[in-house]
Amino acid sequence: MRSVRTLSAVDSHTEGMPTRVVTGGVPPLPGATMAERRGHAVRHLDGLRRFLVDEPRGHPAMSGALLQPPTRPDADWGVVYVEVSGFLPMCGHGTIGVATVLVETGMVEVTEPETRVRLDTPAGLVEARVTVRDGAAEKVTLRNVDAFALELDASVTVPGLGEVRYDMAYGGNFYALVELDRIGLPFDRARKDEILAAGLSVMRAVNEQNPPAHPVDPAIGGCKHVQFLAPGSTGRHSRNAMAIHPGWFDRSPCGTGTSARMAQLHARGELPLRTEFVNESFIGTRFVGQLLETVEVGGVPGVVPEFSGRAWITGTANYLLDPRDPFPHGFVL
Ligand code: PYC
Repeated sequence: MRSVRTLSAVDSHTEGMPTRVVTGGVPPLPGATMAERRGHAVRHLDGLRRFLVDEPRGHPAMSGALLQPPTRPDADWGVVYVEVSGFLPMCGHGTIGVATVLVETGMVEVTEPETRVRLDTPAGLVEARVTVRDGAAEKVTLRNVDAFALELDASVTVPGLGEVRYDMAYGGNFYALVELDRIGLPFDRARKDEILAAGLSVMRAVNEQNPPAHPVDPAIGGCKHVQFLAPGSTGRHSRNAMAIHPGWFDRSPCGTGTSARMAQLHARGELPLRTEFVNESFIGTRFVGQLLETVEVGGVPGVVPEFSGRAWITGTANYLLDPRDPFPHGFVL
């Protein structure tokens, strides 16, 4: 067996969505902050990302996280998120996976019934409260980065769909929130190809006609996620089909998307603080969240979201690169 690269990982899934947590083989990246480390990864480590998430080691809906030493004294671990769409500023399901792996592998000091893990992410500090029983992580609640609605009742012209109305909100990534029945499609997995195609068209139109930009962090911008809301979704319980670049659906309810949805609902006066909100994924799994307080993000009114979900470890592995492998960075079909 020959290998010129060996990465150790603990694989997990969060409410159906995978997170490959890389625990060894990636050194501390250059950068004084985790945002700078993400920037370094974007510029220099795209091959490593593709090696981890694309075929044959991954698949078209794969995601993961590179564990790093933290860059700030108030954090236990740092995280750089990898996904088929690129290096994300923040990933909610991924962070639930990371917290579960850190607890269940003993990579943090574990206390029962609750272990707190503070994570240094490119989008800011995220605190995970892990409910632990007999050494097992039963539930993770994340206090996420500040979320906000950037624009309500925006619209773009989408080829084949006409004028599409949407709200743009941020919860660690930007989300265009679109009511699914407005584009004439049912919330039905049998129609997933049409829903995905519509999502990619809306994404393209938003990025061409009205690209979102973070009011404080210039490294965060653009729209890679369209959150289609099922008919009957309310300020207490929503169902979504989350279309993500370059062409897949989140299997989990999407943590940063849940945060963005709660910020949008709050901005519309439909979700008060400290009120339970359930977000359901395309496969029927759930995150339960609430808004803790109001904040301001570079002059934009925002909120502090938290949400809870569960993750399960699915395997451990060493991912190798044979020097003769014709696909050293994997491939996409
Ligand atoms: O859970 O935040 C999330 C997420 C982002 C992309 C896929 N999942």
